[in-house]
Amino acid sequence: MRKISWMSLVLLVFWVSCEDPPKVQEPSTQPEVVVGSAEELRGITAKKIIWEKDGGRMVAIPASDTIKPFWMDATEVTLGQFKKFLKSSGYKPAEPIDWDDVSEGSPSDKHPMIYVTWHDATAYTKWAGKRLPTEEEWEWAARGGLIDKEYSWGDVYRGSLARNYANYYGTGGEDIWKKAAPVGSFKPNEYGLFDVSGNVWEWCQDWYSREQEDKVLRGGDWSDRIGTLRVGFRNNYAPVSGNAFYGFRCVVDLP
Ligand SMILES: [Ca+2]
Ligand SMILES: [Ca+2]
Repeated sequence: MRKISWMSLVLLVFWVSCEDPPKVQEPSTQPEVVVGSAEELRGITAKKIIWEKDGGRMVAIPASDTIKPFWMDATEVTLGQFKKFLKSSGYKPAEPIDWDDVSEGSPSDKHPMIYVTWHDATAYTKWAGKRLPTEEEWEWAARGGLIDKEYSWGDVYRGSLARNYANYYGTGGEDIWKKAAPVGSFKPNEYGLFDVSGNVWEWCQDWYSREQEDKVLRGGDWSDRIGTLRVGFRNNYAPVSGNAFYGFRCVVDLP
């Protein structure tokens, strides 16, 4: 009897030591495929890639009735990526960036780049071989395949569910952030996009209205109440201005 117990203990220890190590949360899970150009996306089977130029993770977005399939940055463009762009391209924003302001809102290179104008964001996309999404593309991607839902995670806006997916006003549950969070701190939507709702607003290509004074921003930011994070909510701002709440992410067309 004693022998059996001893054997059980050995087996138990063996079993415990064979357990998988704790899973690393996305987006730390490394996609393997590194892509250097849109041409290399042709016929690719992976759903996630790393874009060589800026090191950003991108995910495949399927076609809709009116939109061709495309690839989108899985996260907002980070401070680290934007610094790399400035250094390597020599681009000079029309208004010099106040880095004290930036680091107050986004204190690490893993935080979203802020205080970027629409023109700065567009300059980045050109350097990276990407472009800004159209408003229609942004919303299609943000919905992640959910039809007729208010939010990028569904219809629930109370309790902990929303806090699993988005950094918005205040804290609670998974949302421990009073200001901007490092990108990818929350769960992604069904297409693998992080922070489409909340954290920082994201510049889109389109003019907001026929007057062509402002460009569109989507998604809401960390200071917004939950209602502003509705996936159809439109914001607008002059393309020559930026602030602590506005960032961007990019897309790439299939060749
Ligand atoms: Ca928050
Ligand atoms: Ca966002």
